[in-house]
Amino acid sequence: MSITNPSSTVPTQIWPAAFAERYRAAGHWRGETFGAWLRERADAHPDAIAVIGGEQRWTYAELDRRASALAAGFLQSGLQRGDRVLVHLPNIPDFIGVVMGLFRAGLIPVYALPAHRITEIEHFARGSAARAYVAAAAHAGFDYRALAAELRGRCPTVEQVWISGDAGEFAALEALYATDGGAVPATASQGSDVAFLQISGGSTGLSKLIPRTHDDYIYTLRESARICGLGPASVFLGALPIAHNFPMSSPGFLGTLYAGGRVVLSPSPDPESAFALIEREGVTVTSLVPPLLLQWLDLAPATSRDLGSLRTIQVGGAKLSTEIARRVRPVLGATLQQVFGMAEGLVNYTRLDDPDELIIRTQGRPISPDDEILILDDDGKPVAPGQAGHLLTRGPYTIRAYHDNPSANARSFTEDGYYRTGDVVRMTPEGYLEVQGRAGDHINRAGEKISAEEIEDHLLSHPQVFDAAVVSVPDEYLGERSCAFIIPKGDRPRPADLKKWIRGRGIADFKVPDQIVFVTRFASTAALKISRKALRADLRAQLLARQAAEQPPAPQVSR
Ligand code: OOB
Repeated sequence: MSITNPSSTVPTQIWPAAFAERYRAAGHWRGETFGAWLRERADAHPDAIAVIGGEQRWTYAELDRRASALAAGFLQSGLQRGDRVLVHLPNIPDFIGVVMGLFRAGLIPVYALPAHRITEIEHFARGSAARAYVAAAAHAGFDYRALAAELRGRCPTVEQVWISGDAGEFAALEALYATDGGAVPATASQGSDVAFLQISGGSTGLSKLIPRTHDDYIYTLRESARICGLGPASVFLGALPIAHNFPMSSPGFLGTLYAGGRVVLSPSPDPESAFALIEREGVTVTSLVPPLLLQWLDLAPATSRDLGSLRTIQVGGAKLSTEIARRVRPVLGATLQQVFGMAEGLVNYTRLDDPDELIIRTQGRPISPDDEILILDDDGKPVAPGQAGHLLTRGPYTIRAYHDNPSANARSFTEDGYYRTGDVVRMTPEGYLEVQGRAGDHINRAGEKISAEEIEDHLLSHPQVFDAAVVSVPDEYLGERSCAFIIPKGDRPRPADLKKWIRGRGIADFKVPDQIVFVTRFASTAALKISRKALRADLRAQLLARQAAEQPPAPQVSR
């Protein structure tokens, strides 16, 4: 009898037949695939520049050739259609070459952020049963070859490692580009196949894997590019890590390539690097998270760089305050576009020609007329118009299930296929969404999502930690920061040591608690079986009350 390991099966994403038919009939799903449209673009305008990064400038023909060479190389190395490949690359042209090569071969990229470390990478490798890992030799002071060696030790299923740059003991990606890809067909996939696995923000526990199909994702690219007015003259700057769904597809680098435009990659999001590239390459559009926008707004008035080519600044990933939103046009001379999206699907945009007040106050409206939105109260009943409630959604590009995760699927989806976003929103009379906050316990730290539960688990494995609860605290700059409440066991550890220790667990730096508060007990645990959620809410309220008491009283305002 053969035993099948469910995680080793090829990922799928299936909509009920009636929905799939509707989305095809409406023209949303057209059976297009990534491999095929890249070839079409390369045939239509071979000499147009597609990708710029560092000293490299690749035309569409060059990108297409590289994609074929990598596709041939990956397949010759023994990988088979449907196999998963972890992609752990920073913003360099190889990122785009590799994912286009994988698409062409019908291999499935699994996107990791450059900030992820061995603990997360091992989790993704196991969850996807990845057979290969592609990384840069080093980036921002971190050596990914060391991580690759550790990964190979921990996960023998990861048989192959390719490194961009100095490969050391591993295989060099550069050598794969030399493979003859002439015989490789433009695509090995169908529209309904899963194209890649994206990583969820991880609101409870560890991140989940999100299978997205060619049909559904290409629909968002096509519509996002249209909504954002992209065309062959557009120059998109990838300043945020492009493995993230926002700079990847809303419309991001993929939407830009789909529209025949030019993608400029910045290895770092800092304003200095970005401003230099905007001037040099005539960047017209970019996507930022609110804290980065704040830095840009502060530094733009004094820069010697010419930012005059910028037409659109997209901001999303976390809530943008109206005061900051108002400064975008006067300071940067560009139109603000708010973007409220999620790797699971639904993306909302303010439209470029919307009245200023809608652009400044709301997080936009959905991409598709077939995006179905529910706003429900705690009992699951629709709220009155204009009231805040839980956002649920389904539609032509919102997943119906995570990969190989029945318990998360049972929690996150209703029986009739709606995704519970965990966001609390209200709808304006114009049909635009205003994000009010999160119902769940994750921390949105400058657009990076951190699961309280995941960090608590790390803290609890420290010998001097008896109990731990991690909460979000409003932060002027980050939007939210993380605070860990710790009941020590025996001697109280030093906060700096605890942070160092957490870092040593091999997790992304943005997950290390920003603040640590020691307490002797959790008052509310006295009530039997109080939920972690209530406990976190209680601790958070206590901290905010204490902070408010330490502030000088607010001046009295007479009316
Ligand atoms: C984007 O995707 P994720 O998967 O990293 O995070 C999704 C969550 C949302 O559920 C919401 O809680 C929050 O991030 N969020 C926002 C927001 N955009 C995302 N909260 C308030 N205002 C916004 N504008 O973050 C993402 C994916 C595609 C496009 C844009 C963002």
